[in-house]
Amino acid sequence: MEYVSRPIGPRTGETQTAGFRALNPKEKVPVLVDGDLVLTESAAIVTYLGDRYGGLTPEPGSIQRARYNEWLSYILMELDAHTLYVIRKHGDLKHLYGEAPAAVDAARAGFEKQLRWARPRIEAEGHLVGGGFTGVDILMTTCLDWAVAYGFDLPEPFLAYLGRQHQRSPFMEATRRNSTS
Ligand SMILES: N[C@@H](CCC(=O)N[C@@H](CS)C(=O)NCC(=O)O)C(=O)O
Repeated sequence: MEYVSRPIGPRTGETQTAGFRALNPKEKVPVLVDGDLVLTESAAIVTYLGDRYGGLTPEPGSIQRARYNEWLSYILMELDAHTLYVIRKHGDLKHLYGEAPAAVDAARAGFEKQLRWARPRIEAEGHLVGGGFTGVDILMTTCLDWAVAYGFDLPEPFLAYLGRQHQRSPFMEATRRNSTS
């Protein structure tokens, strides 16, 4: 698939330009433009790319797709939105969103509790969804890397999973591009 990457740095002000706002009034990356389609939200983008171009999503209607959707909701809601992102908002970004130590403590405890659901599933499979690598492995790797950066002492099965994801050449290439843009 041919594509052009336009690096937009988070928190650089680039998401607040008129041109970017016309694409995404939420003032957030990522944004995908594919023909007439302008699509925001990382989970929607990854899933669209898999469904449209192949290689990232199980067949709609299949049991594996049900598992994919389950992981998607879990990663977005339980690991990202109301645990890691709360830690970020009221920790690193407290100058913008306010200091809230009780919220940060509750979010840290909540993250650890939520990981209990994933642990036996990560131990059992090479990938999150049986049958191979999918989009939820991309999103899960992002959240687990984020947790490590926030000082969570992840149990060994998560570290082994992360190690496998980090060895994928597309992961290495994406990391290289992110660090040079
Ligand atoms: N729910 C969105 C969240 C996206 C998001 O929070 N993006 C952050 C960076 S990771 C952002 O663009 N923040 C505003 C800014 O950098 O100016 C998604 O999953 O795509």
